Amino acid sequence: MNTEKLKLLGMMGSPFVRRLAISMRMMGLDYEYRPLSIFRNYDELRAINPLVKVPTLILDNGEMLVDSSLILEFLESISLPEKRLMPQETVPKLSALRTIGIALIVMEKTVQLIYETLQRPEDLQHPPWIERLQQQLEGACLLLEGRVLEQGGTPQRLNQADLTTAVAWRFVQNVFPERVDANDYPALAAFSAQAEQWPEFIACPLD
Ligand SMILES: N[C@@H](CCC(=O)N[C@@H](CS)C(=O)NCC(=O)O)C(=O)O
Repeated sequence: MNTEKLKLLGMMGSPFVRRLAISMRMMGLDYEYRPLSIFRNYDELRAINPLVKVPTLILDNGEMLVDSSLILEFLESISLPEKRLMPQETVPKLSALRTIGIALIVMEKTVQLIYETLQRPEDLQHPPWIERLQQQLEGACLLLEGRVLEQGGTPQRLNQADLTTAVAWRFVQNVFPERVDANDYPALAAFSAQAEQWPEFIACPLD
């Protein structure tokens, strides 16, 4: 496979796109980045991918993949073994999967809150639903804080769970700092701040 022709569609403002972009850099996989917005570039994106979902990864033969976790599963299979970000052994892999599952809910609930509170007209909003999303988001952040505390600090080498945790926290803090108070999640905030110092994170700024 000619990985030089991988194309990544989406904006870094999407945590799903950003986790993929950072992962690809860490895996040493070259890609062309096309910053297309699901809102501003809807028609252009739809002409390329009728699913209008980001991230979309276009392979060198034109085939498309969606969903960051599915794309990462594919990328893991083509990356050099020493560059893989998922632990291969059962126990550390299970631990990583548990953390990733929580971090993905942090992302998902934040995105749902964006749609509910920033996209939907105010008179059509349903406060009980927003409250439910808020509770789920807080619950997920609390679980993620617990996972970071269990791990105890930032590791020497970031794996997929570390990376996704850091991206999730940066995203929610960027969008809703008032909904999720950083003071309530000090370990998570510190973990994310450290990860953001890595060159691969710096190379993928939020847009
Ligand atoms: N589970 C997906 C979620 C991706 C996702 O929901 N992306 C948002 C942008 S942050 C999107 O494409 N929204 C457009 C839509 O859902 O119609 C993944 O991991 O890639």
